[in-house]
Amino acid sequence: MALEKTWRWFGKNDPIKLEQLRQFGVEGIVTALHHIPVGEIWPKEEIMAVKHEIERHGMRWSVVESLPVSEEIKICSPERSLKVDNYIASLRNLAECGITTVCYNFMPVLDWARTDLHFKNEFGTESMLFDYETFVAFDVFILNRPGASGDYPQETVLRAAEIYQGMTPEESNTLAYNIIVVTQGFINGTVGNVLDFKEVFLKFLDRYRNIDTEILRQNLLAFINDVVPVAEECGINLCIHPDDPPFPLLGLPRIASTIADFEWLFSNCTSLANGLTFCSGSLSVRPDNDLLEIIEKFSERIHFVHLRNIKRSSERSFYESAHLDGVVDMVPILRLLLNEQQRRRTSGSGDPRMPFRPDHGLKMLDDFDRQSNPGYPLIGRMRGLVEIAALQMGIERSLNN
Ligand code: DNO
Repeated sequence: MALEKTWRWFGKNDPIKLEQLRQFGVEGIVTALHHIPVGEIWPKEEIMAVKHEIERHGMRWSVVESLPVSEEIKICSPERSLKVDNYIASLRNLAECGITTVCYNFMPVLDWARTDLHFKNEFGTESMLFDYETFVAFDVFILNRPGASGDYPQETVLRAAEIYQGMTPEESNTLAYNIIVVTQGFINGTVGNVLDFKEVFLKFLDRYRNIDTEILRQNLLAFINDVVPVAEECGINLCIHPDDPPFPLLGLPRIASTIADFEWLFSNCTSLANGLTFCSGSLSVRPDNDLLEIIEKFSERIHFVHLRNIKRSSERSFYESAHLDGVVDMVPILRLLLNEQQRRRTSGSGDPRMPFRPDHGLKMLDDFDRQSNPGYPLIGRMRGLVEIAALQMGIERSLNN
C-alpha cells in the first residue's frame, strides 16, 4: 500500500516530458487545461485529448490542479452566475471523462507568493524564499498600494523601507514582476505579461476594497453551495488548497489558512465532496498550525496531498527545503495518511488512491541547465518523490511487522 505517486505536469509546453516520468515511478499526472482562460468551460474533447496523451504514456490523469475559480466568483460580481455555470459545466465534463479529483483555491488575486525565486541553499542547490519584510517593501514602496503602510506594524514598515532603499530600480522591478507575473503566469495568473502589470494588479486588488474576511467567507460558501451538490452528483471530489502563505497579504482577507478556517468551511457544508488538499508546505509556515491535528480532523476529506518542507528564517519568513529536511516531520504525517488509506481500503468508503505529489523541489545538478517553472525542476522533485515513496515503504513494513 502506498499513496499514489503523482507529478505536476504543465502540458505540452512543459520542458519536462511525459515519457521521462515513468522512468522513476510516476503513476499519475496532476495537470490542468492551462491554455483555457480562467472562467471558460473546459470542453470534453480537450479534456479527452490530454487524458489520452497521459494514458498513452502509461499513466493516468489523477488530479486536476487547478480548476481555477474566477475572480468574479470570489468577489461576487454581476458575472458571477455565468462563471459558476461555467465551473459546473467543466466539472460535469471532467466527470464524464472519468477525472474525479479537482483542486482549487480561494485566494484573492495572487495564487501564491515568493520574494526570491533563486535563493541559494547550502551545498549549491536553489529554492524559493518568502521574506515578509521584503514583501511589505513591495507592497508599500514598489506597488505603492494606497493605504498599504497602515496594514502593517510601524516597525515592519521601517524595516521594509530599509530593504527598499537597498534595492536598485532593476531589483525592485524584478521583485514586482516575479510576484505579479512570473510565479502566477504558468498557473493561469490573473495578471498577464503586460507592460503595466503593476497598474493592472492594483486594479484587481481594488476590487476587494469592500470585501473583508466575513464577506469572502460568504462568497466561498455560496460557491461551495452551488458546486458541491453537482460534484457529489457526478462523483467529483473537490479539494481546496490552503493559502500560500497562510496569512493575509496586501490588505486582502485569507480564509483557508488555519484549522479554524477549515472547521468553518467543512461544518458549513459537510459533504465529503467538499474536501481538502493537504499541503504540508503551505500549512507549516504557521507554527500554530498542527499538521497532525489537521490530518486527524479532516482525514476522510483529504483527497489530494502536497508534500513539501520549509525552514523558517523569521516569524513570517521561510524558504523551501528538501522534502525530508525542515520543520515538517514527514514520518508521522505519512503514517496518518497511510492509516487513512488503509481505512478507505477496508471500509470501501472514500477514494483509496490518495494521490500525493512532491510539491516543488530544490533546483540541483543539471536542473540548472534545463528550463523549468519556478519550484518545478525535474531532479529536485524526483528526489522528493523517491524519498517520500521509500519512506512510505519503510513505515508500511514497520507497521506490518
Ligand atoms: C504553486 C502551487 C499553487 C497551487 C494552487 C492550487 O506551486 O502550490 O499554484 O497549485 O494554489 O489551487
